[in-house]
Amino acid sequence: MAKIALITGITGQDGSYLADLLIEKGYHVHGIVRRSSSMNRARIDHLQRHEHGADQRLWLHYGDLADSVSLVKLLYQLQPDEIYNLAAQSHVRVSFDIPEYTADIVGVGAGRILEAIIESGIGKKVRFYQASSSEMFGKVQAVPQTETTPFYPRSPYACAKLMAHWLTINYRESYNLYACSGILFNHESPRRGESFVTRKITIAAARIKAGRQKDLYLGNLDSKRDWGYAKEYVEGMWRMLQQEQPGDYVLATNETHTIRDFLDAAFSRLNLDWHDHVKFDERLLRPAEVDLLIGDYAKAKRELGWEPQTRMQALAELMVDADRAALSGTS
Ligand code: NAP
Ligand code: F7E
Repeated sequence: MAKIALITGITGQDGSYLADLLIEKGYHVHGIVRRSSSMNRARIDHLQRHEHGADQRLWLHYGDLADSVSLVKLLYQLQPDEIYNLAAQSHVRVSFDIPEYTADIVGVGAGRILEAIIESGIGKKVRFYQASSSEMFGKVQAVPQTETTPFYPRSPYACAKLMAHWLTINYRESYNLYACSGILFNHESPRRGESFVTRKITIAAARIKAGRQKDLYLGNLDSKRDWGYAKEYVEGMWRMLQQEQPGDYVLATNETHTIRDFLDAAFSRLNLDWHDHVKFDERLLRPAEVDLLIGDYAKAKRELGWEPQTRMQALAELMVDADRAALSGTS
């Protein structure tokens, strides 16, 4: 019998890579999608052939992390073996503009799913993954950051993720639930949302090279991030749910780079100099910034056998290449 997985956030970057991985592994994959006035399924379009026919592997259901009844019903009907909670208002800058909504979806939303697990009676068999974030370390209290580094969130997004993280641990301890919190450092890809800094840069570099854009407006170029490749990180999520005992794990590369370094890597791929094109826009600054992130993935390596393969330079290059190909219609 095929295992059943439920993914919230399946239309996002990570949800789409995770769906690819689980279908490849023979799972029956169910995804929760939001109703929207325009189609938002570009990242899973290539999986359409799995949505129909005798060998169906993918099922999409309307739902929302704001709607607990829909969650309880779905969990009861599907009786999933694994649930991956990836849905979120995931933009840190935007969370300062819509803090209440962010808290509701990112923080309370995780609580709604955990409670739906208990209410639907699947708590004994299901395994739960919570998409936690290195943003929880915020104003870092130690370098590099590990699973035991104290948290110091710096945005409504990070505060809400911290609530979800602790709820995951609380439900594990209260109900003996197999629940894991994956503390993932920034991970990017050609499927990364276009308003996150890496993708914004790689799209702009491709467009500038093609003569379709002249300038790129950015905010703080000094912050440092630990960037990995999303495709590799979803494998780590899956491994967390295959252990004997649940736990919390950092996934990272243990390297850190400034936004300037990423600009260097992306623009030099196309023989461009970013200094000729990047302009400053103070509206892109945040009320509070996270200056430095660098993760120690030793526990994930030891217990999950997980290690990142793609580092920042290679990541920037593969993203630029993909955006160039998309622009010239060859992808
Ligand atoms: P993403 O591309 O922004 O995707 C977010 C997903 O959540 C989308 O499918 C979105 O649906 C869905 N969603 C948003 N609000 C929802 C709601 N109210 N109900 C149901 N679904 C909703 O994010 P990502 O980069 O794939 O990240 C996946 C998860 O990991 C997120 O929880 C994020 O916070 C967390 N995380 C990401 C990183 C990273 O570097 N990427 C690092 C650490 C943690 P629509 O398509 O309809 O908008
Ligand atoms: O910003 C700076 C910005 O928005 C990175 C999310 O997936 O990873 C992501 O959060 C840095 C910040 O990612 C622009 O100030 C400069 O210092 O790409 P970002 P993030 O805030 O690190 C974590 C782990 C998550 O959990 C989140 O969900 O880049 N920056 N200029 C800019 N950032 C953006 N977005 N746009 C700019 O123009």
